[in-house]
Amino acid sequence: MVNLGSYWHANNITYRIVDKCRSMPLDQVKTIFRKAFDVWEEHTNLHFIYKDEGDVNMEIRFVTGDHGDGENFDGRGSILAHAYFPRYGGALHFDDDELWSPDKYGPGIDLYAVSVHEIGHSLGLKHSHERNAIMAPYYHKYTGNRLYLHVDDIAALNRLYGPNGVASKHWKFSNQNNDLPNICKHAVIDAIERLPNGTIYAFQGSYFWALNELGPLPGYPKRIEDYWPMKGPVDAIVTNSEGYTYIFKNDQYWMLNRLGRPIRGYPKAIKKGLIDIPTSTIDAALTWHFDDKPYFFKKSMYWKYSRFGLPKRWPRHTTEIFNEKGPKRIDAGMKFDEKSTYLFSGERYWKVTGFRYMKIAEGYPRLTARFWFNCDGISHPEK
Ligand SMILES: [Ca+2]
Ligand SMILES: [Ca+2]
Ligand SMILES: [Zn+2]
Ligand SMILES: [Zn+2]
Repeated sequence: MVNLGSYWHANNITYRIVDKCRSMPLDQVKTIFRKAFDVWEEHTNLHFIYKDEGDVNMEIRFVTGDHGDGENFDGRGSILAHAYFPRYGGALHFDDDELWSPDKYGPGIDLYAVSVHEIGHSLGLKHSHERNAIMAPYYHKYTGNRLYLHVDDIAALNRLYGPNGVASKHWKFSNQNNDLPNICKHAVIDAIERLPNGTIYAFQGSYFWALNELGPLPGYPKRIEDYWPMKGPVDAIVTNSEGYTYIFKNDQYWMLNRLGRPIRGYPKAIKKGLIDIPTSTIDAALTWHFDDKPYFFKKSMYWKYSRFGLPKRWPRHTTEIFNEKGPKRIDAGMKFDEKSTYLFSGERYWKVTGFRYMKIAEGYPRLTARFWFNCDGISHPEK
């Protein structure tokens, strides 16, 4: 079965071939990619549109060696290409040290066949265990002059995009990249969470960043509304112990499944769907690693959520966590791993310890910009 990644929330997906390929002229490369995109287009209502200028969804690059994304190519042979899932920008990179041929009859590597596979990754598909699937991890021979999707590829596509494509929202482009927020100048976040795929998402205003232990991933920030089911800003995000994610904005919330895909029927009103939250809006939410239970924060209060009703002795005062010198309110919170949970307020964050009730670990607060966004130029795996 093909594994699923993230997906494009749009029907019209634009692409551009950014670099010259040393093996053949641009027009020929364009023709090959058109043919490769058609293999996918015939099974979805996605449309792939070549765009000569402006922003595009998928950038196709021919590059060599170290080309700036930390995934170096290796000269002729071995690694031929790689592609990013939609969540990481959807770019396709081809090793320009290869001798590329337009089809399987040339002396070089079949650019058409490699492109069809890499486009699958850019659409959000991971590798398949089906030997004959396009998304099988190894290149395979094909009969005739063109490739066809395997039933396993089609099943994965349908799960991501629906048989007729579930995406209806079209991409909006802003050409003013200058108005991207500078997180290092103002590292106050609205919400943060680590999703079941292990990636951390931090939200600020209309934008979000993807991070791992070592810092922000390339290609961010991105606009929230292009990847998530709502517009920014959001108030809070939390993944529960079952892997379901809740995103809160004003008096509503959305739910995502374990793959990070929006569940139908949302948003719902907090008051209707989560009746035991004693407020209509919240500041922050997290799952505490200590008991794997959800906690919510609002102004100077916090409480443990139970679907059976607010447990005794809750809500409680955040001064119990921090003492009187702590922050007046919490902006965001996140379970980081099985041993650590963090609270964020203003430009700073705290590590939570404690037994039964949260307490702050020694040595905190620390600066969010420095430890999570590497604004001092180095990464800090120890948070
Ligand atoms: Ca290579
Ligand atoms: Ca918040
Ligand atoms: Zn690359
Ligand atoms: Zn692959």
